[in-house]
Amino acid sequence: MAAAIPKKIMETTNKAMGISPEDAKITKSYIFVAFMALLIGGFLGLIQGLNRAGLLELPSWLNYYQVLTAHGLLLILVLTAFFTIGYFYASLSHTLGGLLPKVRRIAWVGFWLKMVGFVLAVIPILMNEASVMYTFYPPMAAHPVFYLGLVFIVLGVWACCIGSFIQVANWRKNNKGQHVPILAYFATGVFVLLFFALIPVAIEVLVMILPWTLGWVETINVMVARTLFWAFGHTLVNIWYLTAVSAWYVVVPKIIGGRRWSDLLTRVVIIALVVMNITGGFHHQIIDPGINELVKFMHVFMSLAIGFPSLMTAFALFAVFERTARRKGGKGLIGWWKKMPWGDVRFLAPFIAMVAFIPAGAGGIAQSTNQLDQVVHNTMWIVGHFHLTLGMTVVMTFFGISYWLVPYISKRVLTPQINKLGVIQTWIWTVGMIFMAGAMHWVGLLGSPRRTSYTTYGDHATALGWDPYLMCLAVGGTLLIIGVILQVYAVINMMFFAPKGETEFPIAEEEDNATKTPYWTERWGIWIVVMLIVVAMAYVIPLTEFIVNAPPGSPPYKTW
Ligand code: HEM
Ligand SMILES: [Cu+2]
Repeated sequence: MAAAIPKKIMETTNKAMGISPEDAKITKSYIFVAFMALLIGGFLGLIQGLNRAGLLELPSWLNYYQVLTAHGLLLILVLTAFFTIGYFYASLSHTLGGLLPKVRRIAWVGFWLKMVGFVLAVIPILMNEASVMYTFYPPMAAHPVFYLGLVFIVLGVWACCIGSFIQVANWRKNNKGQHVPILAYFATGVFVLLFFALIPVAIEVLVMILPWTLGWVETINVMVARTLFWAFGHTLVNIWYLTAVSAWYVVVPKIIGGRRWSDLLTRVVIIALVVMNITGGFHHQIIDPGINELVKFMHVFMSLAIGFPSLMTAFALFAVFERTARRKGGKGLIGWWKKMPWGDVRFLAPFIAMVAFIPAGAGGIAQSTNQLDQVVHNTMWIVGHFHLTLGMTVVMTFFGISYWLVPYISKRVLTPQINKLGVIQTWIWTVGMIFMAGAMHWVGLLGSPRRTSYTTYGDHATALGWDPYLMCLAVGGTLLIIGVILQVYAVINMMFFAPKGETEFPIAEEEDNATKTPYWTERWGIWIVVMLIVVAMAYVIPLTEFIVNAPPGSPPYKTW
């Protein structure tokens, strides 16, 4: 039937009628799981914060590293992966005329593979058999079921990548010579990165760690494992970033009543992030031995190169804000700021998220420097850094998205009350993060280590000097948990209880006089080849060195 209806008409109807119930259900399930992960993970974070400040002693059946492992996995893996996939599947559905039945099935297969994997990973954590934290660095070894769970999660995410490729390829076949709509283009970039980033970690888990924890091989090459992990982990960071950036470029301009920034430059930023990203992995291993300086230098250079598209983004977005505000009559050098919709959570949350990226990115540049990283490596500074980048810039953009995406998929509306709640939530989260991440940065500079349960090191003076900062951390954490509760309440309300109605999927138009985007931006085949060449340049030599000149491997250890 559907095939008989011309494609264009189908797309227009789809946009006019809103999302189909089948597509909505996919995104709803993904988003629901994401926010449940936030709720549980948030409470675990609070427990850690209170413990580190010496305010809470954990019961004998629960140890700090169990909590930390679950906190990391829930927030780094579950929250971000489920949100990203839910958001981009809704974007694909909206901009490409509804999901293909085949793609829907794949999205569900992916969903359940991830859920099964997650349950498998959680059981050993609960049994204190997997307190290896989300990085699961060998030679620490968890129960094999933990890694089996990770394999299922990887398969589930791969399924979603493939689903998105099928959807986009189908659209391109039916719309020869046209540009993929911008949000679907972002989705392509994100799923391409995810697809390739998962290969190294899948090899690490399947080929190296599982046989080792099952006792089939005796030792493991620790350096190879760590390197494969960060080839994935670092890419994951840029996947979150690209997801947040998609909303900044495409959605936020619409919400403030403006137009999009140059379509060509937006696509160039996406290509740049995809091509250059995987190659920065060693900035997480600056202190690791056995990597020669030249290779470390190359990775640091590539990491800083990623700063370039970020600066382009900052410039583009502030230009959009100013242009829009001036059109609305905003005057003077800074007077136009008054014209921004500060009372609209759909703008406020992503705006503060962007501003937070300025100190967050600056800290990142500092710690990519060999000498400076010696000071902050493995201290609470790092924890402060990623609560600013991920917990603030990325997650707060996700919060901002939820205030239109959830009503959109639930065929409900954002009420003024929930909007107000959202604005309050945004400020609570902001203040909480300033306290918590600020304290973490500072106490890290004073030497307080990360991933360490409460201790005063025998009342050593240095350790006692950390106390006021750790107290500040606990205050911030308490504010944040209030923020978590408000945010989850808002999502549940918008999903199940808000008044029925149509909510728009906000996508800004290009400027009227926009220049035409050249077609080379659509040549994904070329960009992927370039990406693989850059990845090879970064990893072939060091991995060969690690393997050919391998140190003695390590047996598994249970350190907890
Ligand atoms: C209620 C809000 C939150 C609180 C109170 C909180 C608190 C903490 C604390 C105290 C640590 C442990 C520091 C250590 O001993 O090394 C930590 C670690 C971490 N947090 Fe949070 N956090 C919160 C929200 C988040 C969010 C929203 C994310 C990401 C989306 C996140 C991601 C992480 C990660 C990845 C770690 C590192 C785990 C590890 O080192 O293995 N947190 N958090
Ligand atoms: Cu990184």
